[in-house]
This record gives sequence, C-alpha cells and structure tokens, in this order.
Amino acid sequence: MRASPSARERAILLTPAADRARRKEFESLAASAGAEVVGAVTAALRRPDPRTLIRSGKLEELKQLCLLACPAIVVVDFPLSPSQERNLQTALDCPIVNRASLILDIFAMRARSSEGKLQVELAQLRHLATRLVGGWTHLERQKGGIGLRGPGETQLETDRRLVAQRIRRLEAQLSRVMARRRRERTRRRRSGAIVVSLAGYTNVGKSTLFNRLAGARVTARDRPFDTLDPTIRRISLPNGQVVLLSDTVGFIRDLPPELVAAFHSTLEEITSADLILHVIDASLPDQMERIDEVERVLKEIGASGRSMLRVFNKADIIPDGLRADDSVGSAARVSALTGAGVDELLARVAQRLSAGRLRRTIRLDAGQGRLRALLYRRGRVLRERLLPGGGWTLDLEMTRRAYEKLASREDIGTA
Ligand SMILES: Nc1nc2c(ncn2[C@@H]2O[C@H](COP(=O)(O)OP(=O)(O)OP(=O)(O)O)[C@@H](O)[C@H]2O)c(=O)[nH]1
Ligand SMILES: [Mg+2]
Repeated sequence: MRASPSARERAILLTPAADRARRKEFESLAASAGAEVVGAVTAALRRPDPRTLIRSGKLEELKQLCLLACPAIVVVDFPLSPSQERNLQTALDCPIVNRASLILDIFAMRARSSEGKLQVELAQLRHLATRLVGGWTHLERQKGGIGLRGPGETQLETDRRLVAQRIRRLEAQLSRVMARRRRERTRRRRSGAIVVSLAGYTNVGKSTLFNRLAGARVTARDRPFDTLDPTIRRISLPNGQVVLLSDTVGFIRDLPPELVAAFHSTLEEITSADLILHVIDASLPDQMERIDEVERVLKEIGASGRSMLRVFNKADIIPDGLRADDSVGSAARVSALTGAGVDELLARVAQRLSAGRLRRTIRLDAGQGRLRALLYRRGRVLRERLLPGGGWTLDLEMTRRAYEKLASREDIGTA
C-alpha cells in the first residue's frame, strides 16, 4: 500500500527564517519521512500573502529552485490554509506537503499495534477532511508518497462522504479500544497501583530511560516518534515501593490537533499518572522552548493537575555553553545512556510519591497472611518485623484514603 521509505523523494523545504533549531528539526522530520532534501528556502513572512502565503519575490525564488532541482514535493513549515496550499501548488507546479501531513506520515510509518494504526488513520483522515475544501484535485498524486501515506492514496479517488463514513467507523472501533484501556486503568487504580509516566518531546531519551529503570528492551532510536504505543513495567524504588512505569509517544512543536485527539487513549496513560516525569534533552539549546511546548500540550490534554518532575537527560553530552545552567533546581539531572544520576532520580521519585501520603505501623496476626501478601503486592510495605508469638508488624506507607479504607475493612492492630 505504502511507498517504501527507502524510495527517497526529492524535497525542497520552505521554512521560517528566524528559528534555526526549528529548521533543523523540520529537516530531520522530512528525512525521517523518507525525503531527500535537495534545497531549502527560508522566509520571514511578516505579512503572509493571503493567496500564496509567500509574497511574489519569494515565490519567484522558490519557482526557480524548483525548476533547477526538480523536487517531487515542496514541504512547508508554515500554517497554510487549504486554498493557499492549492495556489502554491499551482504556482510551483509541484505538490505541497504541510507540516501536519509530514508528522502524520511519520506516525503512519511507525504505527505497529492495531490501536496505533487506528489512531493514526483516524488522525490522517480527519486532517485530510479539513483540507477537502475544493475537492481532491490539489491532492492528486499518482502514488501515495510523503504526506500521503496510509489512507491518502487509497481514498484519493473516493469522495468526502466515504471519508466521513470511514471516520465514523474508525471512531467506533477506537472508542472500544479506549473503553478497554479505561477498564484496565480502573482495575490498576482499584488495586492501588501507583503509576509514574514518562512524557516529553520526541527523541529526548524517554525509552532509553525507561529501559534503564525497568530493565526493559523497548526500542530506542535516534529518530522522531520511535515510540507510539504505551508500554508499562513494574519497577522498585529505593524505599522498596513498587510502582508502574509507563513509556508513551513523544511530543513535538505544533503537533497536529487531529493527532492529539486521535491519540487520546494513549495520552491518558500520562494524564492519569500519579507522577509525570517530564524528560528533557538537556543537550539542546532550545530546550526551554520545548519544555514550554510539552507543558502546553500536557495542559491541553488535562494533565495540569498532576504531580510533575522535570528530568534533564543526556547529561553526558551537555555542551559547555549550556553546562553553567543552574535552573535545574528541584528537578533531576541524569544520563539514561550511562546511568549517571539515575539512583538520585529514583530516590526523588520515591520522595515525591510519598509526599501527601502517610506512614503507619500495623500489627497482623498469623492468620492474616493473605492481607500481608496483598499489602506487599500493592507496594505498601516499607518494613516488617516478625512477632515472637506469630504474626507481624508492618510499616506501611499509603494515601490517607487508602489507609482509612483498609482500617475500616480489616482487623488491623495499630502498633
Ligand atoms: N548521549 C545520550 N544519548 C541519549 C541519552 N538518552 C537517550 N539517548 C539517545 O537519544 C536517542 C533517542 O532516544 P529514545 O529513548 O528513543 O528517545 P524517546 O524520547 O523515547 O523518543 P521517541 O520515542 O521517538 O519520542 C537515541 O539515539 C538514544 O540513544 C543520554 O542520556 N545520553
Ligand atoms: Mg521512545
């Protein structure tokens, strides 16, 4: 169905002049989608042309470059209305791919699980639907290439009604998946499990850190959006507490809204966590901007009330220019690659989780072995002592609510 990513399409990039970090990131996005960048034009765009986005001088420059370099596509990192996209395409005689399509395209390449595929296809179709103002003509390309992978190529000849139908079907399928995930989460919560979620910009090292903390082997590669599906593992904190750690999809500047909406059930792994570890690539000069972007999206998806800890990763490669930065404050600095700082991070996680919780010592008699096992399974026991006549005293740590529930249901002697 999909063109092989190895069939590299020649691409010219049109990007904002001011922001170098953003330009580099866009280049790497284009390369990830399988483009061979054969030229680039930057524009300041203080007053965008309502018809063609860029003004006539820039348009001429871009036209000349297209004539010379014969790209298969022009990839644009500016917000483009559907009519601007169409007009630009006509003026350049070359298909235009916008930022959202590019990102959706990479997601389509990465999606592995059926849930991931469903979510990506839904996002693509919803995005496509918003661009279908003047009919399909502006999207007509012989084969689905960059920006048109997945449903694009198969749906091109069909009409809007079919797209709408397909969207409804996907929504129904996805709502079943979401309901299942919700049930799983409710079950976890009922069992008293504490969940810590990794979140952050793409490619900052979330999966590498996850693997280091959980001894897992999630793939971690130097490319955007390597992880789409959530993974959860049990980890032990230095105080003996057992918590669930989850790794999920990363964020990027201007994540298409259709994607955020479609990935709602995946993102709920983050919004429902007891603690969010916001992983940051501390080696990058534009980290503050990325932090703001991630925290904006976290807010948007409803995670703002959650307890959060910033984790500055890649400490092993922080350039000298950034090293003096002392703004880390209450956050943690680690290298997921070398393991430096990881013990301190775990200690800090334990400390954070225990804030707002209480410690109690209880006494169980020998016949309450099942309750004792349950408290262990839920990661509540900090310490225990065997009593001479049988039974135990247990030092517990839990939320006030959980403790009150336990005390009201079970016969626990307080020591
Ligand atoms: N030098 C250095 N590289 C790191 C560190 N942590 C991760 N990396 C590298 O950064 C790249 C991205 O790592 P991932 O763990 O896949 O990043 P991610 O945040 O999970 O990325 P997505 O799943 O794509 O959002 C890989 O090449 C890692 O080897 C670190 O502490 N130091
Ligand atoms: Mg990852």
